[in-house]
Amino acid sequence: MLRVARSLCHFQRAENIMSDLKSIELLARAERVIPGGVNSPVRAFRSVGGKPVFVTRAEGAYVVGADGAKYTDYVGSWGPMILGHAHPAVVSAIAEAAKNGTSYGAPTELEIRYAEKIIELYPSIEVMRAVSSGTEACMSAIRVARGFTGREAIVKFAGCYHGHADFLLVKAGSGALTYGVPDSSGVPAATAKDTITLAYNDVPALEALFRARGSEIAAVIVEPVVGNMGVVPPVPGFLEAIVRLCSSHGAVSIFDEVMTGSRVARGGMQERVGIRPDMTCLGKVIGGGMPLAAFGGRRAMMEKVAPLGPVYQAGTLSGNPVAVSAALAQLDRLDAKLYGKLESLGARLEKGLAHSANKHGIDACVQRVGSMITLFFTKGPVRSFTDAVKSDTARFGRWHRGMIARGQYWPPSQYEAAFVSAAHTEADVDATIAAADDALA
Ligand code: HOZ
Repeated sequence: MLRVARSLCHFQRAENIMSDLKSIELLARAERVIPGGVNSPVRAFRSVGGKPVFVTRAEGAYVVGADGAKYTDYVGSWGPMILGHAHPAVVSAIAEAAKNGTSYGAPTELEIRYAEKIIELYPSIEVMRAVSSGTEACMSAIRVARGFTGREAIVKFAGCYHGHADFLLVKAGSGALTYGVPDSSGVPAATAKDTITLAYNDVPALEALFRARGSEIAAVIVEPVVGNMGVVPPVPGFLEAIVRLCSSHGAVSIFDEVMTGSRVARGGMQERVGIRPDMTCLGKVIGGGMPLAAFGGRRAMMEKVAPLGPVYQAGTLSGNPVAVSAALAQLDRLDAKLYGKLESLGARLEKGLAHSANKHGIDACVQRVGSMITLFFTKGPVRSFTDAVKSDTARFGRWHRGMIARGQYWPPSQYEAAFVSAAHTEADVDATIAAADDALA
């Protein structure tokens, strides 16, 4: 039995190595017309010393590479695919909506239903606006906070990534950290000068900053669980301190729940910890796998947005009917049973990876919140950017190449979260743990 399993495993590995040949060909072609051959840097696999798998299709917990090799997917389009790929209800909602036209640039009843749904899931949001990406959501929320307070300084935390707006690309995580450009070139110094960066989880530093400059601060923006330097949960009291200090100094607290929103709970991390920030940014899961995101919050703040107020914000495809239909189909399927399953699969994966790293005597730690998980190649715990960058990224790269060769599509960066979906099974997770163990060995 074991021999059969082993030979199947070798067969799968050979199949995946073959698939690289076709992907390598496609990469060479892509590199002639697209920077680095990819439309977003983290897809490039450069930091793990590999070549990206060009995907031809995806279903459930799996993606299929250019040569037909199948991978168990823990990227999940970087978070949105909580139901797994090509969920029949989502696909049919898209097909039905498309029959009525794909974009009108005019209001629809669907958008109202969508806003009502988001407001039901996130009681801190009284009014919201739909946009097309997490970048837009964060950029717009900051503009509202500045317009509302009449102040310019914003506070972010090192290693948090809030999209690629100029003033947020300061000590940024995600691809910016992966490729060593946390302070991107092309961002004018004048634009970044109002962005103050502190260490994540450092309450005393935040208190000191508010004591010194509280009246200048328009907003504090935070990932309530960081996913963009790997998974880093907040220490008890950190999120509470942000909301309390903002409230007592007239600043706006913004939870960037683009990654955690409806991922760690139906109502995001704010539901898990029972905190209501002033504003929230959403994307990924709440977009149903389509280019759809949102920002919203207190009515008094959101009423600053044009056409009601002086804060301008707009978008041709905002609230797109096909995207909103997909999102509603996905959101309607998020129930307690689903989050129970994700929690149990996530815990199983965490335990298996931690056991394996321990067995091989590797300095590593596994950090997880719900179905977001990172295997850090450092002893840990990882509580901040400074801790995260102690990771042995060369070792992560070797492990990642081993995982790809074993049919496991793990995020190609030490500084990204992996995601379990409701389409994964215990058998999938056990096979991933076995592959991870083999790759670690
Ligand atoms: N924001 C995603 C997770 N870090 C990555 C998406 C991308 O940059 O392509």
